[in-house]
Amino acid sequence: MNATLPIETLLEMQRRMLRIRRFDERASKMVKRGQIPGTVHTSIGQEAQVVGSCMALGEQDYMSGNHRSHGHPIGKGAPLGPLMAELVGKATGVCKGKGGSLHLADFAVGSLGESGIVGSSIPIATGAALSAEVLGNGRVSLAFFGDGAANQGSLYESMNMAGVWKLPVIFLCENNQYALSTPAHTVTSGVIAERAAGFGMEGVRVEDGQSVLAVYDAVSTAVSRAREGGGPTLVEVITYRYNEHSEGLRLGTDYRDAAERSTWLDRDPIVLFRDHLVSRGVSADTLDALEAEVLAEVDLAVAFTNDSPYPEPSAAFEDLYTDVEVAA
Ligand SMILES: Cc1ncc(C[n+]2csc(CCOP(=O)(O)OP(=O)(O)O)c2C)c(N)n1
Ligand SMILES: [Mg+2]
Repeated sequence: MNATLPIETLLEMQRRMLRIRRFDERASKMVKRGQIPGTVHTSIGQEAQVVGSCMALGEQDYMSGNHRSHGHPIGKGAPLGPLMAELVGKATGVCKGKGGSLHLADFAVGSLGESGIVGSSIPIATGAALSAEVLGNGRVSLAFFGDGAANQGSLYESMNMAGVWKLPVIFLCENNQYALSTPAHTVTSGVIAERAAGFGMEGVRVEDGQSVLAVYDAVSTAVSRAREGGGPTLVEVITYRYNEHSEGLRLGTDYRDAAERSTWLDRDPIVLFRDHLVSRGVSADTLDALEAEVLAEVDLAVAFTNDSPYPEPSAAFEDLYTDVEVAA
């Protein structure tokens, strides 16, 4: 399927992967300098899985995230400034500075929200799929969650309901092989993707989650199925996070073997896709220019953040409930 993608789309994939990498690298530095309160969880190393999934969705489609979710709106095409401003708590942030890193929502790109409660946003994406079904608007919904969340009951309640009602939802497990310091194989029985069979739905495991095209293909198939009334799909993508669980957290190095980490560093999704683009005839100059462009975008996002005010205390109780009414 991907052989037919125009080169502009492939370059957009690389641009969005680079945006996630550079945005999260900058956010990591800002946390350590005390410029972002709390901590952040980066998607560094997982960019192919994020962008391959997001770009398989249409602009109108929904998604929900978890604690590691800066990359999801970026993967869907959101501009960086309001996301960075949100991390710092500025009034120009996507949630007017009230959400921060762990509660980003960016409705402009279909991002319904993320949550630090592991497994909690899976039912939200399922509910969005139910609304799409009831309203008949043709939208698809995708829930991002980790291998740790794959053992939460909320996934199975959601999969059961989605299976019964054939909802247009994709359950996207970002299997980076660890939940904090717990290796997935020590707490997960069997293969996550194979659990789909128990709910009468398709399950697929993308072994090469460092390939943006492999992920894009698998999720595109699931999106087509959902859009055509074929119901939900469970997609498990095998990937790896390069940084610590969260920035500044010191879990030690014992839980992840250095050799294992180095094998995955050799499969850096951005380097792999750069090589692929070169093999498709894209010049090194074009790719270097793209990298410089993205760095400049991140600088601009930080400048936008620094120039933005903090919200007024009086705004604390605004926007607690939506004003949007859905026609009956
Ligand atoms: C319900 C719940 N239990 C435990 C935690 C603490 N916690 C935060 S992140 C995390 C690990 C999640 O691992 P995974 O789902 O694999 O996502 P990853 O961090 O690897 O992307 C845990 C246990 C939590 N936030 N919520
Ligand atoms: Mg994990």
